[in-house]
Amino acid sequence: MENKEIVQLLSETADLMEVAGEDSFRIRSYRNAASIIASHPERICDIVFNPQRKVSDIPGIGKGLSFVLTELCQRGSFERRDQMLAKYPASALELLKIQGLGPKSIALLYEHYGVKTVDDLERICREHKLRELPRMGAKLEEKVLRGIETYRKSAGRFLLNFACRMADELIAEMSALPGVDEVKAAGSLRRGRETIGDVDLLATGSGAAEVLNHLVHHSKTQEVLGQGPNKASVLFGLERLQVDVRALPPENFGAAMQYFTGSKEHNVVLRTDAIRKGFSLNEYGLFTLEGNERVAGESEREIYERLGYEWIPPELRENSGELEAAQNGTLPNLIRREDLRGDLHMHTIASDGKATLREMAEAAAVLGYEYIAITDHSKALAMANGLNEERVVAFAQQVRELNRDGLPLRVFSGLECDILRDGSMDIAEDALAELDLVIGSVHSYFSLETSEMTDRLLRALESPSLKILGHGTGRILLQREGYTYDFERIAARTAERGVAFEINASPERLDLSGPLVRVAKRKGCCFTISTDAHLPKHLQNIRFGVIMARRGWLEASDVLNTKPLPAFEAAIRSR
Ligand code: DGT
Ligand code: CA
Ligand code: CA
Ligand code: ZN
Repeated sequence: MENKEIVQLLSETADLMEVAGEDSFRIRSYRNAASIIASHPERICDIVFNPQRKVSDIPGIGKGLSFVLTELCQRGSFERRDQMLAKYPASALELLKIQGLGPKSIALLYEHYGVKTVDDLERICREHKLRELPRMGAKLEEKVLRGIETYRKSAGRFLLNFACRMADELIAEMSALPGVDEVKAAGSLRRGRETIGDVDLLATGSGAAEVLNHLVHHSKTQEVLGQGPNKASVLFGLERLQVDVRALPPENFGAAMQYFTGSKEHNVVLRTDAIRKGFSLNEYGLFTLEGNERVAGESEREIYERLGYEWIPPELRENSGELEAAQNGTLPNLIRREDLRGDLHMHTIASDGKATLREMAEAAAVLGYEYIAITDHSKALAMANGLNEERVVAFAQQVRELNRDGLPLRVFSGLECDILRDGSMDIAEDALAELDLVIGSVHSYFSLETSEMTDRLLRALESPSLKILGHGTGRILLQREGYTYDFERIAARTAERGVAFEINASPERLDLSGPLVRVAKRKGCCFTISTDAHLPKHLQNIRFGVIMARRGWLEASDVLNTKPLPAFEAAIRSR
């Protein structure tokens, strides 16, 4: 059993214990153990089965848990988990994923109505039976129904960063096989969608068929869904991510890349236009309708050009104006990762980050940046040890000194200041004025009515210190929808106030989707792209922010942190 599986079984058991209303101390001990094991470098089972070693030697793992872990490694489950599964069905775990329902409500629904599955739950809500239970009401019914909708939409999808990691790993292995010239990702992964249904890989070269065997016999392959001469499809990794791989001759490779990159909507329009122009376009190439003569297929570019289009970057292929722009020669010159010269949103151990200012600065310098801003939380986030006024002022002073004493790059003093329920800033303006850069973020009262949330943000935009509107929607991908407000109105006001809109690159969030970025750009907004890193390695997530910016049609000039240091500094001073 791998550590990942152990972590999953421990967390699930803790979840079920919560449903059962058990002692919170025991529940926490399972959760703690899960998080320790998640970052433990060695396999727990190797330690358990080694007579010279003891799992209880791992810091944080006590006697009790070492028995649990031993039992888990020996038989794949443990007593507590068996007890919980005898009491509640495993499907109760799915119910926990629905926004709006806590463990207590799930227990109540199970006892009163025997609700075991998401379908049961939906029926109870539709029949208005949920509101009859203590402390539940019509409003919760609506909320749960919306939660079910979100849950269904996200079922079977994966975060972009996870799918990228799996794809990058496979592409590296496959590219090294003899006779394989090229392996590339197509599909939603190549278009950079925030979530991915399955990974589509294409390979070419004389030995390309070998990639199919590689995938089918891979140690991480859990199940083979199908294998033919040119295509294999498997469920990969413990998460059972579907990976499709196709082997193609070089003369088809461009056509197949174009076809399998999609989107479907983009392809439908392109294909229809091809027919109008006397061609048929499919995954094998571009052919004349008359005579069926191949005129393109080796590269995407020749296909687009033959049909009268500029080559279209995959992030734009959503049939939302890119085909028209490619015909008129008005495609944007999209921003690239190398255009960014700094990262403007990150945390340190001063609040809930896990590294020091210096460690973050060093990691950022390695990425080639010229500057960063450190933006820890403000005091409203007490759980995150947010800064109060006194600490804010001291921090600004400390950063001035550190810059004088020498840091690997320029550090700006910043703050991710909470926007309170009424739209006021969590920190007094005179303290904020000491800082170089203030981000304002909503971290509470996510479910205000649309108009109330709009007013809240309008008020926040009045703050003279505010430079960046952080997060933008507060969504957590596959889990929680963002808060709602009059986006166009806020975007317009943000532009008027000279405040930048943040494109948050954290892969669980990616708050601003491509379409929202485009709306904000049309309203005249400028942007920042930042990672919200809590660890040095999170700084690398910047690539996902760049993808969102590209999906929002942004050019380097739309993004503040592409400016060289002197121009950037001037921009944040004057605003
Ligand atoms: P996903 O996997 O749900 O995140 O989204 P995609 O876009 O990767 O969709 P997928 O994997 O079903 O197919 C990959 C691409 O292949 C898709 O974007 C367009 C193309 N494609 C696949 N099947 C069809 C089809 O039946 N008709 C058309 N027009 N295109 C297809
Ligand atoms: Ca796909
Ligand atoms: Ca697919
Ligand atoms: Zn943050």
